[in-house]
Amino acid sequence: MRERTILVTGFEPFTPHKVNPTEELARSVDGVRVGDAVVRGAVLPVHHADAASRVLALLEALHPAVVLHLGLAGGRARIALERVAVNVMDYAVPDNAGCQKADEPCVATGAVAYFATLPLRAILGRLTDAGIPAYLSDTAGTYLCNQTLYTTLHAVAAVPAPPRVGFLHVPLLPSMVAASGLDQASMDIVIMRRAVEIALEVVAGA
Ligand code: PCA
Repeated sequence: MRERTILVTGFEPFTPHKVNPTEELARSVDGVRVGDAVVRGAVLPVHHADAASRVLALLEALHPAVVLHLGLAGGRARIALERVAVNVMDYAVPDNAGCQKADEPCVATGAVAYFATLPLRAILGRLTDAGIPAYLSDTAGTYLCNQTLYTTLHAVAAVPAPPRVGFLHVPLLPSMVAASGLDQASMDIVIMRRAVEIALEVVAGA
């Protein structure tokens, strides 16, 4: 039997950030074994078209049993387990190609929204039991993170045995807040990494 694959994606930095902790997180789990599955990590471009084409190529190449997307959400204080992806692109800042979408669907003929299919409640319980601040979030925004979750859920909506798909948003790193001089929440990369491991343990066992 073919080994199960878990796809974990992060993103490259985007305006106004110089780093994106999810880039390092995705790279750091590449090749890791969780239960009977092996993790493949990939970093996505913050690009209105290339993020989706890269995700679709990864789905095609890897046939993952689970897809866990990761993204940075400055201003949030806890790990956010995204419950839903909505069919809209409305960027507050341009993407890394300088493109700023407004009021456009992610997929022209797509459903209004899709729910994430990871066992979010179970992951939330394990995270908070481990002392990691986390919550169920009802919006992944309307930028590349929402668009990527939407793209994946739409792509697998009609396949016979779809992967379980979800998205975690992480807060800023302490170093990012220090550099910004702003009064904002942050989380150390070690805690973020533990959160990703816990999420993977839950989904691998599910
Ligand atoms: N966060 C952005 C896009 C890339 C990322 O890491 C978002 O929340 O949409």
